[in-house]
Amino acid sequence: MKRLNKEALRHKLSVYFILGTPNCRQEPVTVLREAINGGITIFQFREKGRNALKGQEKYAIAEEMQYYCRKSGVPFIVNDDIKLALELDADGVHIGQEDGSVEEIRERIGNKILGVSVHDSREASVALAGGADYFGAGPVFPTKTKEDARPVQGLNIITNLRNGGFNLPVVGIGGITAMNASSVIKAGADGIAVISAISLADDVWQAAALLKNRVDKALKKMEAE
Ligand code: TZP
Ligand code: ICP
Ligand code: MG
Repeated sequence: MKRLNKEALRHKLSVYFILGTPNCRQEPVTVLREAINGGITIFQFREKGRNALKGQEKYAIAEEMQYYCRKSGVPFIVNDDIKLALELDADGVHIGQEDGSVEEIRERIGNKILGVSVHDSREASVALAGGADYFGAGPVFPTKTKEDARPVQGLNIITNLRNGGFNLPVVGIGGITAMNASSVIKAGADGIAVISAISLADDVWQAAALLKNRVDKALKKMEAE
């Protein structure tokens, strides 16, 4: 995939699906393929937690997921594992506050997309100075998916980043569903990032399509205002 400029990236971030094998009840690659067909706009491979794959198995499934993303023009982002991202020539990397210096990681990955999880304006300033391309902000709502998640921040985290004058794209994360996705966009986010709302849905295609529909409507409304 060609490198994206800032506005192209902002659009690609609207429906951000994150998945690892521990997050699915069905076959993970099938879940991803259905989510792509349903309309997700960017994908993050996040192989973490109990029963997470390692080594060759992790590499193999990441490579297969990347294949389907490429085929559909969906950017493929790797969580945390910079080495894997470089080996696969992924489109980007997403890191948290515990994953080392943003600046150093920027140096290692060159001009790949770099996302950073932030919880307040101070963390956002540091990430921006280090070369981040977008922020993941949350948890916006309570989530059961991440065991060591920070306290719930509410929509304030989104509003604060927007009012703080940050002009980087922001996606909200944590407990987002089709029922509350519009509120995250209305608070000023460019997109929503979800795991379980898609990965654990009985009908993955439908869950992704519904989220896409809600987010697109909310973004259009924001543009019109
Ligand atoms: N970071 C903050 S909350 C979260 C991560 C990875 C989990 C999001 O999962 P879900 O199922 O969409 O609440
Ligand atoms: N935001 C995003 C986009 N991804 C993550 N893994 C996270 C926050 C913690
Ligand atoms: Mg991390």
